[in-house]
Formats: sequence, C-alpha cells, structure tokens
Amino acid sequence: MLRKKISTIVEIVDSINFEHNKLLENLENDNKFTVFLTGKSGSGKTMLINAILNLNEEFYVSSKVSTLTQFRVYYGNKFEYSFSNSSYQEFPDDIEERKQKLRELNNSNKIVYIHNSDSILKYMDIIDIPGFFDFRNKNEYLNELFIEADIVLFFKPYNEMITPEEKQFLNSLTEKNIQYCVLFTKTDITNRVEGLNQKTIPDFVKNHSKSYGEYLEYFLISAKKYRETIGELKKYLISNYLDISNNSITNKIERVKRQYIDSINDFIKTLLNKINVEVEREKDIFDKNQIEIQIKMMEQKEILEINITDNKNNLFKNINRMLNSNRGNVDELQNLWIGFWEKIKGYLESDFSILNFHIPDLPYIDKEIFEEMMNLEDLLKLIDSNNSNDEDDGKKKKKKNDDEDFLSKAIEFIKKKKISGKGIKSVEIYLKRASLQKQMNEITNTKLKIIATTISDSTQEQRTEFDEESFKKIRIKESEIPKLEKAIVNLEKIDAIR
Ligand SMILES: Nc1nc2c(ncn2[C@@H]2O[C@H](COP(=O)(O)OP(=O)(O)O)[C@@H](O)[C@H]2O)c(=O)[nH]1
Ligand SMILES: [Mg+2]
Repeated sequence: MLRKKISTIVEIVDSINFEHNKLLENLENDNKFTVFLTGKSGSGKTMLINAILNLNEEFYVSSKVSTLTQFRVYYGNKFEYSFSNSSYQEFPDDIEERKQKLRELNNSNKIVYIHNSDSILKYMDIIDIPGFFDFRNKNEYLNELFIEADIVLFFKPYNEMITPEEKQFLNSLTEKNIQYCVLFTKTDITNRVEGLNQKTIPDFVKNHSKSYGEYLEYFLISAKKYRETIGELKKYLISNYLDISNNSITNKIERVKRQYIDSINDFIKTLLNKINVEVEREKDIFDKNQIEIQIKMMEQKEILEINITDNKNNLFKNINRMLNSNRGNVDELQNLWIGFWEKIKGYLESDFSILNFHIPDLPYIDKEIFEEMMNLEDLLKLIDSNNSNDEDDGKKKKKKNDDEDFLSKAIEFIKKKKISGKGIKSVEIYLKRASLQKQMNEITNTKLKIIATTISDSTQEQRTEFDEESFKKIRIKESEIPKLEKAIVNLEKIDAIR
C-alpha cells in the first residue's frame, strides 16, 4: 500500500517532468530501515555501536576527538570497511590491529561504510555522525538525516542538562515528523553527593525526560557496564521496527508530497507571472493598434468628406449645366446620379475595409423624376427666348447661371417683373426644377449622413477594451498550468489510496 503511494507519486512527478528529489529517491530505492545516532561528542554513540555489535570497544571511543567521519554500518557476512560502499577491505584478525584500523578510519573525515554480520543489521542500517553538534556544516548532515532517517536515537549522558541547541534539534525532528528515542547514557556513573545511584537514577531521568519533547520512548543505557540495557534497546528496535518503519515511510510520503505540492505551486506562480507580463505586452500592442486605427480612420474620414463634397458639387453642377444648356437626356442624368454613388461606394470599400461595415444601398431615384426634369426642356426654351430681349446681359448671365439653382432663377425672374403668361409658366418651371433638385439634394444628404454615422459607429465599435481576463484564461489554458494543477489534485488524492 505504501509502495503503491510511492509509485503513484513517481508517476505524477514524471508526468509533469519534475525531477525526483532526494527524499523521493530515498523512498523509491531504500527499503532498509535507517537508524541515525545523534548527540554531542562524548555522549556515547560510538560506545553504543560497539555494544550493539558485541565488539570490545573496537570502534574508537574518545571523549576528546570529534571528526567529520561518518560511519554507515550495514549488514554483511564479513567485518569489513570501504570508502565507497563497494570493494570492501576486511578488518585484520588481530583485535589490536582492528582497533588501530578503526582509529585511522575515525580520523579519515570521510564516509566510511562498514559491514558487520550482527543480526540487528538485517533489520536496520546504523548511521553515526560524530561531532554533529560541533561542526558548522550541520545543515548538510541535517538534510541527510531528514531524508534518510526512519528513527533517530538521541544520546544524552543522563546526568547532563539538555541545551537549547539540543532542544531546537529535537523540535526540528518533530516538525519534520521524524520519530526519535532518547538514550540517557552512562547510567553506570553514580554520584553520591547528588544522591544519584542505581535506585534513584530512573526517577531522576523520568523527571528530566519531560524536556526532551515528543520522543517515542526513552532508555537508560550503560554501554560500558550494563550490557542488558543494550539488549533491551535492541529488542525494542527489532520488535517495533515494522511499525516505526511504516510510520516513517508514511511521514516521508506526506513530506515528499508537500515538497512537490510546494514546488509545483511555486512553478505555477512563475508561469502566472510570465503570463501576466504577456498580458501587459498584448494590452500595450492592442492599445497602440487602437490608436493607430483611430488616427487612420480620422484621416480617411476627412479624405472621404472632401471627396464626397467635391463629387457632390460636381454632380449638381453637371446636372444644372445639363438642364440649363438643354443638352443631355434622361439616361445621361441617371448615369451622372449612379456614377456619383458608385464613386462613393468605391471610397468606402477601399478606405474603410478594416471596419468591415455594411455599405448602405445606393439611393435609387426613379427615372420618372429625371424624365420630369427633362420634359420641362421645351418650356425652358421658351423662357430663354423670352429672356433674349436683353441679349448682351443674357449671354453673360446664362453662363453665370449655369451653376445657380432654379429657385434663385425663379426669384430673379419675378424680380424682373416679366410675369406675363409665359413668365408665370417659367416661374413654375423653375420652381418645379428647384423642387426636384431639392429632392435629389435631400436624398443625397440623408444618405451621406447615414454613411457618416455608420463610419463613426463602426470606428467606435472598434475602440473596444482589451479583454485581459479572457486573454489570460486562454493563455493559462494553453500553458502547463492545468496539468500542474491536476498534478497537485492527484498528489492530494494519494491519501485516499488504501
Ligand atoms: N562510564 C561510561 N562511560 C561511557 C559510556 N559510554 C561511553 N562512555 C565514555 O564516554 C566517552 C565518549 O564515548 P563515545 O562513544 O566516543 O562518544 P561519542 O563521541 O558520542 O561517540 C568515552 O570516553 C567513553 O569511554 C558508558 O556507558 N559509561
Ligand atoms: Mg563517536
């Protein structure tokens, strides 16, 4: 069941291409129960190894020397050592030579791997880090311990007071959910002055034990004199090792899960920051484009207005000229009209294509209206002949009047008071033409107004806000984030695996 949880974590971690961290590697590869010996120099750790392995103070025991050497004691058929956990060298047969060798190894400041055939090593590896509290690079050791330890044995000569540093160390074990036992050592030492003897020691230790935090168990140990105390400790470790081991793995799984959830969350944060930067950049680009479009639209609009005015003036000038000079016909008039609108349509299509707006239909003027205008031609001739009384004046005027509208002509006619029968008819004609022209003018103006508003509206529509939220959502969707979030959910679900 614990194996399944571990392999599920591995699967999840692999699925998001995260590296296996040391704790996960330890969970994957290490099936052995690991005991870490900790405590100040001289607290009796090495002495305990000697006692546990039934050796006669062969491991170098000293109250003075503390080194950086780390002893890793594993099970093996022979009593041998190595600096690399391979190519082991057998210890000499002679006990004094062995002691000498172990003393050398103790001063090597390296990691020394030891094989020994004592049966307790079939259950557990033992790691002794001398001088743990004496050296500065504690963190390195501490990290190693946090990763590997299934149980920590904390050594303290029973008659010494716990130090703040030691308290802090034990608290950090509890924080990491690492189980530990306290070994009160050297219980063979008595002190008559302080009233410490074999009878009073257990109560004395019991009183002090409260300051050692949340240990599993404490033991009174005398590695030197009372070997049965070592027997009890061994018995405890062997008979409880399965429970302790399962607890430890469960805790490690919990820790490694937390580590990955934390690092995935950190990674998500980084990705989100990147996306936010992208959003800002996109927003800038969008705003810039908006401004450019606005400017371009404004320019186009101005050009269009000028074009429209020019063309409109031309249109009416031509119509007037045609009517005044009695040239042209209905088709020609209609062509002028359609030509004008086709031109406007052309401008709209080419200059405002970005706006993508609907170009309104061309205004249609019934041919009859043009016919009506043209049918008045004959009557116009009459007016003109009527006018030819003042021939000199008339020629000049005729040219000038080409562009004038018919309403002003009618008014002028009335002013001249030539209102005979023909005269009245002429006024009527002028008024009629003026009204037809007015109609055309009105149609033109209304339609142009519609076009102008449509352009303004479309330009307005274009000026939308950059939709940060949906842009962000899309980018998040396209990124690794959903996969990572799912990994977190899956990691949290591992608890439910039974
Ligand atoms: N009286 C007594 N002395 C001990 C006992 N265990 C260790 N010592 C002495 O304490 C000193 C330090 O022991 P050692 O095992 O080297 O401590 P370490 O530095 O924690 O490994 C040595 O002089 C040992 O002889 C014990 O059970 N009783
Ligand atoms: Mg030692």
